[in-house]
Amino acid sequence: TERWDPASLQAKWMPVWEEIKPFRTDVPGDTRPRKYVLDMFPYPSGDLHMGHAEAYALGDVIARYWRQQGFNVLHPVGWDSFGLPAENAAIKRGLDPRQWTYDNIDQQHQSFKKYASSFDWSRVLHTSDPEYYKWNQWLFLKMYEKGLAYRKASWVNWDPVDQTVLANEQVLPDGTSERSGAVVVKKKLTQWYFRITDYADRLLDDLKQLEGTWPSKVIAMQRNWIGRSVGADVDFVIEGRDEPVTVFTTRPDTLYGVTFMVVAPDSDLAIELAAGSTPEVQERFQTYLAEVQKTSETERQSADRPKTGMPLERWAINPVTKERIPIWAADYVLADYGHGAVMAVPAHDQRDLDFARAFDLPVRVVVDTNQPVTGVIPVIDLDNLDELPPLDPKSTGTALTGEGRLINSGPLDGLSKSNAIRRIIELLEQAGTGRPAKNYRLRDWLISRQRYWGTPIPIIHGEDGSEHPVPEDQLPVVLPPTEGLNLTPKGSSPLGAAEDWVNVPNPVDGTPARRDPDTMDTFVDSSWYFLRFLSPNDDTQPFDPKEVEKWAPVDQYVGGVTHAILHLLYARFITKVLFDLGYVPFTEPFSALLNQGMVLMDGSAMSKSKGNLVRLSDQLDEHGVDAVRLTMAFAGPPEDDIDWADVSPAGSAKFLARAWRLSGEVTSAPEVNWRDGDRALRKVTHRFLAEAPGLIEAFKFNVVVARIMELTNAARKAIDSGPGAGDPAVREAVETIALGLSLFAPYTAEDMWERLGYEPSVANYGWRKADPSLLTEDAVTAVIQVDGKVRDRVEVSPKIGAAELEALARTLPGVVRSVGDREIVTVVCRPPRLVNIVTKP
Ligand code: ANZ
Repeated sequence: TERWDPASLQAKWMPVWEEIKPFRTDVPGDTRPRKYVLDMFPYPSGDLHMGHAEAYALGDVIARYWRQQGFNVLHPVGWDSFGLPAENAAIKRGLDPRQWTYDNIDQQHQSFKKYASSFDWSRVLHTSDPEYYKWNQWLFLKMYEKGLAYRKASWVNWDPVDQTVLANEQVLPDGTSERSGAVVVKKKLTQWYFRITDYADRLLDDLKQLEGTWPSKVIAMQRNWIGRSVGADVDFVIEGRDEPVTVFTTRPDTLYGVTFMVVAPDSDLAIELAAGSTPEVQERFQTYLAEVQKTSETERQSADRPKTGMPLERWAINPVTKERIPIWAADYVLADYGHGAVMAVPAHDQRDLDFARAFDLPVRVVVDTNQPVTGVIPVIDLDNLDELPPLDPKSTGTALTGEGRLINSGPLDGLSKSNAIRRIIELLEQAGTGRPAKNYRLRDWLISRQRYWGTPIPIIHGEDGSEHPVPEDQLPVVLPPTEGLNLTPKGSSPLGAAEDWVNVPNPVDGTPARRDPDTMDTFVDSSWYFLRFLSPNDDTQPFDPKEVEKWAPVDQYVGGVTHAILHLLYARFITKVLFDLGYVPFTEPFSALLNQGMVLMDGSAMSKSKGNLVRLSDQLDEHGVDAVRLTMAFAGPPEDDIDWADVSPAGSAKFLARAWRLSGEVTSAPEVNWRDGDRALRKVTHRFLAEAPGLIEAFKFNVVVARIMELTNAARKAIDSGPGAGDPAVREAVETIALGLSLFAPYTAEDMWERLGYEPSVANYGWRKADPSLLTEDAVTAVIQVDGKVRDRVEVSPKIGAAELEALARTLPGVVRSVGDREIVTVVCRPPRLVNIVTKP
């Protein structure tokens, strides 16, 4: 047949690949160098959609490329199959979450096969299988042993209607729940945490290793999320309290300007200080605290909201000035940052200034920001002295946050900000009332969920409140069946009602005890899955160290920028924990990262409600797998979004048909000697062979597709109006097109390869080296005249310069002979083709 028909190509090659398994990685005696190329694994939310089609097409280009370059490439797939959508679907339709999940997995599995993803299908894993989540529990227990998993009570956002904990992002600025509309309250709940804050410095400092191979945007996002601040802890004596209160400050140099102290109303400290105050204060404080607990953290941190607060009628002593300063409670101070208390310096901190102005508290300037600090004298316009900023923040409302020299600060007077910070820390350390300190925006990772469809936390609680890890030989703690359980969220885990499951003997003394009913955040599952792919069927250990040695870390990770913070941070954290425990020999899991863009439609994200949903299955039916994949690669740089309204899968299909037809027209045999082929066409082929690898490694997939199109045009021309279909150069060009297309359009490439007389699979054939002699530019012939008569000819580069050409011309034998003893008066030089030498007659 001379018709390129994607459906029949798909039907023809799928079973062949199923049979020959071109992408197996565990062939004994394989000596190829290794590469681990990993796509972020999918969540089984339904069938594959356009976003998947893009992500996995691009990841596949990279995996297929390295295979072609002679590497043994590990490119596995699995499913991130625990999580809320399955549970919600189950609640809505009265199904078991397992059924919904595994049905969707089956569907996606089939779709990936049709999509010709180059996965090693022998390594599939599902995080919701007990064989997988057993090792989540193992990891939890290892962390528990090291004190890295712990339980604490803390304030969480609580939706009283949905009876569930909410993330900060789910609380609207007016303090209501984004889901139910109820006013969100704060509730103190005991939850499990992973101590990621112990790793904050390493998570920050190791980002340096990733510079150049991770997108700089992602590195910056990680850095901001961790948010390291460097400064000092300063102790303030409190009247009527034995222990001093410690505050964290990034500006200890401003200690002489502290005029009051502020504590977070929802901190234990505020509650204690209020309790030790007058009955009126106690009463007012209760009312204020209730208000504060309705306010979201985002709102509390917003700068343009009017400040609220109240005096506690308690007093602190400034450790350097010995002044007595009032203590206030105000919600702009957060309970769980630093120590939940601040030394307020209204002259130099905007939030403190806003507060001081609202409640008429004193403001004292201690840094003169008009004084130069660098030794460079600022240009001051003496006629316009009024324009200098006045040093009175209380009246201007603007805090002086810039550089300057210290004033009104005893031993610090005259110092610059940075010198003053160093000096005051020394002085505080000598006095024992302060020390250097660091703080992080990063909080410990809350991992417990009051949900069913996740990994049970392997802890047993004794009647006396004691905690006991489930012994390792009793793992996995398998989820009980859903029969008889009500999965509807109610703030406590549905597992608590599974009586047969939850009631167990205390592992220590056999007395009655209960399993922890909570399940783990599914980010735990995805924090180490890349290691499980290395030995997915090992039931004796989470991963085989020998396989880790061979393959890990991941050489190239591919996925959406939506995971730029949490997933990547958690995976980096768990990798460092595993390194510290001696399980892996590296500290960063993903050596290189590519973030693909999104697929949009008419400029916006696709959604059912907007009515702009493009269904992948429709696109595949209409244009075929290859055309959709090629379109994804051709649309632009992979990091950019693709607007489906602006691209042309029909155009891709047309091109593929054109390329495929060439393979049926080649009349020479595979054994022909290419050296006998047409040189001009060979040069186009070899330029492509030389340049494509670098372009792929720079992720310029769209440029490579454009080059394949050029080569296709050149081959067409050679057949129709050049040396003809039998020329060896035509065969060489068409074979090269098939090799190039195998990265983007596997069905078409495989079929071309067969039509060219080879066995499958083209994916494993390898790349051809460019012949350097075909990469030079063609020489041109320069004609040299003497007094208007042609006297010599010479082959030169088309890029030769005038001076070089003239110098060369003067040495040529024909020229030397013809000029003889005569004097040269002018040389007219027109590189690269002509030189005319004029002599004195
Ligand atoms: C005095 C001071 C003077 C401050 C000054 C700043 C400027 P980052 O950079 O975000 O770490 N702070 C400390 N704990 C706080 C809490 N729990 N809630 C709200 N604010 C808190 O900010 C550190 C600064 O934020 C600290 O330095 C403290 O104010 C405030 F001219 O101390 B500073």
